[in-house]
Parts: sequence; C-alpha cells; structure tokens
Amino acid sequence: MKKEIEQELNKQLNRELYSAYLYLSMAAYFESINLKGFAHWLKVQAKEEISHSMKFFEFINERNGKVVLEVIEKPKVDWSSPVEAFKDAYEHEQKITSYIHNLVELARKNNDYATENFLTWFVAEQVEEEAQANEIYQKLKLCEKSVGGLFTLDHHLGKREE
Ligand code: OFO
Repeated sequence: MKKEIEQELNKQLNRELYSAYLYLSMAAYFESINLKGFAHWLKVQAKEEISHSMKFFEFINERNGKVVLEVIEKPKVDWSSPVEAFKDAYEHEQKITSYIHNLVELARKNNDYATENFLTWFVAEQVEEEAQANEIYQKLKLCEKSVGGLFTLDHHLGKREE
C-alpha cells in the first residue's frame, strides 16, 4: 500500500474515533438534561463509530501498513438545545461522507483497487449515517414547541438496539 494512502487511512481511523468521542459527549449532554433515550441512542452510536475505526485498523494491518494512533480532538461539551446537538450530528456526518469520498478518489487515482473496494462499505454506510442523523434533526425541529413530542421521541430513541 502506498504511504500516502496509509496515512490517509490512519487519519480516517482517527476521525472515526473522534466521531465516537463526539457522540459520547452529546450523550453526556442529554444525560445532563434528563433525556435518557437520546443519551442511549448516542451511546450506541458511539460504539458503532468505534467499530468503524476498527475496520480501518484491521484493513491497514492486512495491507501491511502501520496503524498510528494520534491525539483525538476534544469534542464540544455543551449544546444550547437538542435541535442544535442533532444539527451538529447531521453536519458532522456530512463532513465524514466527504472525507470518505476523498479517500475513494485517492484510491482510484492510485489504482488501489483493494482500498477502493474496502471503502465501498463506508460509502453505503454514510448514506445511512446521514439519513438517521437528519431524520432525528428534522423530527426535533417539528417538536421544538411540543414537550410531549420530545418525550415521545426520547422514548422511541431509548429503544435502539446495540
Ligand atoms: Fe463512522 O460514521 Fe458516523 O461518523
């Protein structure tokens, strides 16, 4: 595997860990305002992000690359409202999608078919990641003036399976 690709895959591994950190920080925010269902959903999401980072970990090793773990950026710790938190989550996923797409372009430019094939899973996954964050964001906008709506959504999100 080319050095440049190895370095970029390592950067993405770090971004996936940052995603876990961000969602865990959001979970702490929701715990602090007693919306336990949102907190649960975000804790499950954080675990999913760690599993994404592990896919990069294993792939880099399989290709005889070297995993290099860097510092994980400190995430935001407070939000002014649930809507603001999920707006951030949605925008974050859009940013992650563009990083994945840039990686695909890099793999293509280098005729690295194995990396391109590995990234196909992430291209599809990002469609889902964006859709689910956006769905919650849009629903939160609808219940901005309805505490009942917010509690219903909280209850529903609390049922997310691991
Ligand atoms: Fe790893 O998909 Fe979200 O960030």
